[in-house]
Amino acid sequence: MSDLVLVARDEPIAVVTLNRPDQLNALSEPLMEELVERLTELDRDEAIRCIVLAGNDRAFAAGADIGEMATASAMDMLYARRVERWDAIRKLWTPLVAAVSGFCLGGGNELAMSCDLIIASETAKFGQPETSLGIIPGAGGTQRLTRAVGKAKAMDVILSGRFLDAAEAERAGLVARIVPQEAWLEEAKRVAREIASKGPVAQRLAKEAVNRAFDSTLELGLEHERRLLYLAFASEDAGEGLAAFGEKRPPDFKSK
Ligand code: CO8
Repeated sequence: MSDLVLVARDEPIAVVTLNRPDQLNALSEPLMEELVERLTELDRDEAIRCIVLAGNDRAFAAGADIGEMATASAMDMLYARRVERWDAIRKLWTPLVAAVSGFCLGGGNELAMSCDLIIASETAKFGQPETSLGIIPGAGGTQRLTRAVGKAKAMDVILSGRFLDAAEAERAGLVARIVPQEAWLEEAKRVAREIASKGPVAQRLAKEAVNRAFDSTLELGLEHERRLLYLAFASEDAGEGLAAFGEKRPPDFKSK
């Protein structure tokens, strides 16, 4: 195992840190391979109920590794299935919080948007500057950014290459919460613990239901939500959560 991705368990949460600080956490192939492996392991671990994905003060990630891309042919990209690897992140069950400080650009922003929510330091800067390099966003940027902030802002960011600061990103709907610069990681962990304290089965189903809103009609989305609610009722966690409220005690969820 390399040290491109660090994992710190603090059950019921885990913090996964991108660790190429000298390259502003540029998302090289080895880093992405390792990231997907670590996240998949944590996703299968019942003791972990929320994952924080973080960079460092200066950068969450400044994009895909430009050096790697400069020497890759289209066929290299196709056969290495580079972008397909990212799909595994979207399929994780465990809630995933992106903790963003500093640069969050290109593939870095696409990675943050693949998480369930983004907690941003006041210093965060978001952008999709790919067209400055003669390419376009390729790991979901044109689709997820547009869904998050609407066509006007997405076109502005992608075509002009300008960066959004944390306040503008929050106003636009890209960021869930802005937190003080000195406490961005601690605040993200606090939010993760809050998420981890809720019913784990319900959290998975709720995540699935919200994501469904982006790829179905309202009618189908509502139908799906209703079925997931009935499924939630079938869980032991629901019995425990509803009983605990009546008994005025904290619930003891078992992920069952
Ligand atoms: N890739 C590789 N190295 C990088 C990257 C990157 N994306 N970003 C920064 N670095 C390196 C720099 O080369 C530099 O290394 P060195 O010290 O060896 O010269 C080091 O990180 C520090 O960077 P700077 O000296 O440039 O720091 P500054 O504070 O002056 O500038 C910036 C910071 C503005 C963030 C600047 O580094 C920059 O513009 N970086 C590139 C941002 C960018 O264009 N990102 C988009 C990349 S393309 C992409 O993400 C496409 C995704 C497609 C998905 C599919 C993938 C398989």
